[in-house]
Order: sequence, then C-alpha cells, then structure tokens
Amino acid sequence: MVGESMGTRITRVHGRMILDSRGNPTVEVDCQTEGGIIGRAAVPSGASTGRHEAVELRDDGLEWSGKGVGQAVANVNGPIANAIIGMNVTDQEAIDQAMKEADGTPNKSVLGANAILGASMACLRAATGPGEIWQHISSEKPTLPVPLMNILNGGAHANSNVDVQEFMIVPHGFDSFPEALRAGVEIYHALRTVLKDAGLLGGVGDEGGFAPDLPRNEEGLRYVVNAISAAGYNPGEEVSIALDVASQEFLHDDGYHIDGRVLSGSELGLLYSSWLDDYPIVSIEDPFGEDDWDSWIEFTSREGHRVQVVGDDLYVTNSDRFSKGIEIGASNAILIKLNQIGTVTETLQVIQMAKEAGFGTIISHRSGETADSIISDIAVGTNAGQIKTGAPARSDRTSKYNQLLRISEQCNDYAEF
Ligand code: 2PG
Ligand code: MG
Repeated sequence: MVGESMGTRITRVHGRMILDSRGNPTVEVDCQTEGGIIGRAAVPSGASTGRHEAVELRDDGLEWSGKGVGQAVANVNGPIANAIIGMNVTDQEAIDQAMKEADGTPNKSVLGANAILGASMACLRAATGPGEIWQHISSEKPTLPVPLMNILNGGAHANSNVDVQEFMIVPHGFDSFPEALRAGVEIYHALRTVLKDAGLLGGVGDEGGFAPDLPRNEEGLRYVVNAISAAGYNPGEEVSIALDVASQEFLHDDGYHIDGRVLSGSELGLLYSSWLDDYPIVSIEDPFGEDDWDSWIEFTSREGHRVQVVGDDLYVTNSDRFSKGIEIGASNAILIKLNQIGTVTETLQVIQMAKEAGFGTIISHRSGETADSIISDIAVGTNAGQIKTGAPARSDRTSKYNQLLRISEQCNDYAEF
C-alpha cells in the first residue's frame, strides 16, 4: 500500500482540552503517522455564532461554566480515532468523509464539529509533514491576503454600547503584505492616541481592538478615519474600512435595534448607504440577519457595485446555504470559518464554489482563538485574497499575522483588493 510504504498511515489520534483566548476550554488534537510525524491543531470558538452553524459540543454541567469539552475530547479519542486510524493521512477527503459518516448527522451534532474539525486539521498538518500547509494545499499561484484588521470592537465582543461588532481597517494600497501590516499596526496605535485624546480609552475587546462607549455607531467610523490620517495614511487610497455589523445580534421581533432606534431591513440598508456616501467603506459583513434574505437581496442589488457585501452568519460556510445565496444574489462575498462547517474538505469546497461564482472570499478567525495559525496558511494556499484575524495585538491574533510574515519570506505576491 502506498500509504504504508510512505509511512503516512495514521497510527494515533489523541484529543485533549486546552484553553482558548477567552479562558474557555477548547479541543486540541494530535494526529500521528507511522512515519512518526505528529500534526497538531486547535479549534477556535465564536461568540456571535450563527444559528445554522455545525454544532460545537459543550458539556453543559456546572464545571467550566457549562463550557467543558470533555465529551468532545472523548469523541476524538473514541469514535473518531476508531474511524480514521489506519487511513492514509494524505487522503483528506476520505478522512473527512469517514468522520462525517461516523457522526451521521447533517450538522455534526453527535460527535461535535469541534471534535471533528480538530482531527481534520491535525490530519492536514500531519499530511504536510515538515513542509508548509500553504504549499501543500496550493493549486494556483498563491498570494498573501489583504488583512481586515479589527481595531475597534463592539457588539458581542465588547462591554460597550456600540452595536456594530467590528470596525476594521483594510490596508490595500501597498505592494507587499509586510508594508500593509506595518500601516495597520501604526493605525492601531494611532487610534489609541485618538481615543485617549477624546477621553474614550478603556480596555480592549475579545479581538484586541479598543472598545470605547460611543454616542452613535457612526462615531466609530469617524475615529477610525481620524486614526488612518493621524498615522500618515490616505483614507480610501491606501487604507479603507470594513465593517462586521453582526446584525443578527440586535435583530428582535420588531426590527433592528441600532443607535437607540428600531429600523426595518430597508431602513437599515439606507443607513448603510449614507455611511457609504460619507466614509471609505469597502466591505460590510452581516448587514442583515441570518434569515432576512430579502433585505440582503435589496441591499446587494443597490450597493453591490460599490461595496463588498459579506455573508457570515448568513452562509455559515455551508454549501447549501451558500448555493441559495449565489442563486438569488444575496451578497457578493463570503466569510469562511472552518469550525462553522467542521471539516477541511468542506471548507475548501466552499472556497472553490465562491471562486467559481466570482464571489470574494475572506478566511476568518473566531473571537475565541488559540495560537494555531492554520487560517494564515489556508488564506495563502487557496489564494483567498483576504483574511480577517483581529487587531494586531494579543498573541492569539498576532500568531496569524506573524505566520503571514514568515510565509512572505518565500512568497511575496500581495493580493489585489
Ligand atoms: C465574526 C466572528 C469573528 P465570532 O462574527 O465574524 O470576528 O465573531 O467568532 O464571535 O462569531
Ligand atoms: Mg461576522
């Protein structure tokens, strides 16, 4: 057998609990091959999760505030190990299929998407061996992604009164990733000064961005533009703004609760249009709720020519929901999160679908992260063009930027935005 002769047969799969960046348990998996290679991967966790995401298995007891992963770890060490030990680690599709069959549900609710994804990513690392994941998965000319850097946190990621979850800067007007990153870092530090001068500097949110209270959401846009200028960059020319509104979090039965008002989907879309007129915004994620398809269609058909409209909670990296969105024109871009769907194979398939449909693709972290930087490799290897991985601060976020800096030593083509 090829697998055995190359020493790539899986001989051991071991799961354990580790802590994520918010101090909650998460799953880490080691996958060992006959040749002695060990691939290790850790699973992230969201706070503003979409209702249609694959199931993250939590123990629910009193321990760990109901967030234990004992059952998920047991599933890695029991049924998942049983299903994949002996397989060739380079056969990612077959491994992922075997785990899906062992689970037997469409949303991975029996074994848990956190358990399955940990094993799936650990196998990818083991298959890569001493090489680089971005090279291992790359089928076309790889490029370094444009980073969407979340420097002002609100919504479910902060204790502030700001409804919009993420105000991100997009350093697109540069020749290389390292130059773009430097601009982003300088703007992050400039924002600290701008907020301090306004008496608004408090702590940071879950993704390392500043988390001030603001009288209106639009003020966040104003402070970010000021920070771009204060750092010596040209807003709109070199550095633009991306938002993740995560609007599902403030959608109630009577409408969208924002800035102390209650708006319909159409009215909210008009508010975004006024922001597009006044600020250099190039991307808006989850402008509407996860099942409010009509508002998505209305907004994308009106504004899609001048802004990237990104589905996150809307699509949850799920090919069925994404096919519908492509067909009805709900957006023109998709956010990609491995743990929303639960295997490497399905994630790569959705990225491929997006490319074929001419949609933008952003590879994304979760608000609860670890030091694992696999998303950096996936962003480069799939030539996704964009990555979203928080502020350039805190090790859980900088591990991704630092991996991109390492990759840029070997491959320095910077994606066009
Ligand atoms: C998002 C993510 C990541 P969470 O909404 O895009 O920024 O947040 O992981 O909490 O879902
Ligand atoms: Mg989002």
